[in-house]
Amino acid sequence: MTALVGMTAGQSFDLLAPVNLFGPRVKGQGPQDLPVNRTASQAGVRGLIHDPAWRLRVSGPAGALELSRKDLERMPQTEAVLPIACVEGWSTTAHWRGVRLAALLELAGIRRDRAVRLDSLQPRGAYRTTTMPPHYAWDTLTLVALELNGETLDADHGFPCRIIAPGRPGVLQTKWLHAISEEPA
Ligand SMILES: Nc1nc2c(c(=O)[nH]1)N[C@H]1C(S)=C(S)[C@@H](COP(=O)(O)O)O[C@H]1N2
Ligand SMILES: [Mo]
Repeated sequence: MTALVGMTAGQSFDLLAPVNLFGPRVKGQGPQDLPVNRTASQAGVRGLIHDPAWRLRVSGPAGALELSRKDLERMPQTEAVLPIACVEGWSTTAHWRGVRLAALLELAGIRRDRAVRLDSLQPRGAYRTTTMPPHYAWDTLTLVALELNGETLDADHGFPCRIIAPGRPGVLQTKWLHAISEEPA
């Protein structure tokens, strides 16, 4: 009898293990209640995101700005409830807080009819750069997010800051943002 109980317990433990392995891809899991598609380590940015010399470079016809995370925190903050919808088959809504992308575009004099280029710290890979059409870039809910669900953005969700915009596929919600510029016409 004792042996049988022991076996049953061991078996159920083994059955749970593969579930935990896939945990990060299950809705509602991952840091800050949001799944992660690619972690900071997988993207090769672990050693870059906490560099005190990190600045967000914003450049346009009016000039170039270099903003630290503290600089961004001191700007007016906007909150938005927006989903990340990944083609891998999950969509999770979260609470975001950060600086309006439009405010940064204005500071650099980026023109309202130009697409905006967004570059990640990520050294290589398909998602390191995106181009955002003006309609999305100037949307008042499009943020350079600093916080997710009430906390400082987790490393795996894009610390020091990331893009979150309404109505865009997950692949274009650039994490570990490093530079914002005006696309050439
Ligand atoms: N730099 C960078 N940004 C990225 C990605 C990436 O691999 N690298 N993945 C994208 C994809 S496919 C999705 S679905 C979302 C996922 O964001 P999350 O991991 O914070 O949930 O980030 C997007 N932003
Ligand atoms: Mo995705």
